[in-house]
Amino acid sequence: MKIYFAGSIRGGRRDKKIYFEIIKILNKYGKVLTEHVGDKKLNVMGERRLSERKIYKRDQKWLRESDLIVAEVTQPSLGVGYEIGKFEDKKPVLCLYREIKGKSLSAMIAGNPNVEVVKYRNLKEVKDIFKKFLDKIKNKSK
Ligand code: 6IA
Repeated sequence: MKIYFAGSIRGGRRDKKIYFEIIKILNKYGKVLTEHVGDKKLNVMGERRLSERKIYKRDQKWLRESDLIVAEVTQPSLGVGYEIGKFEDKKPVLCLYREIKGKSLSAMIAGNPNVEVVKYRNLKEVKDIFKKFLDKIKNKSK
């Protein structure tokens, strides 16, 4: 199973450690194509060794190849929103969200019937949420 993990890069790297830990969990269930998103050294400038067009093309290819998308949506990001929007009716999409006082998730994600938005507080919960999500999509495809 190929998993596309989406998380903020230029939107801000505040949650990069959480992305790293989520990717570690997801890697137990399949191959995470986008491990760089959790790279603690990757800053808001993103990957410098690749041109912007090459990053776009590579990410599009990985999105098409993936069996499902897991997005951490707490830190708002144009790229993550784009990735969800482009594939929401083509792949199963799980959006993981942590509630933060004074902030709220975009209604285009929170109110979107094509994606599964699940709130979590810690990484232990992520494991259970992901297992349930996998069961749900397996049952749907039966
Ligand atoms: O708008 P954002 O940069 O926050 O978008 C983040 C999302 O888009 C992630 O889920 C990635 O899959 C994808 N993405 C956006 N930019 C990059 C990137 N570097 N490297 C890898 N994935 C990316 C871009 C900057 C570089 C040319 C200096």
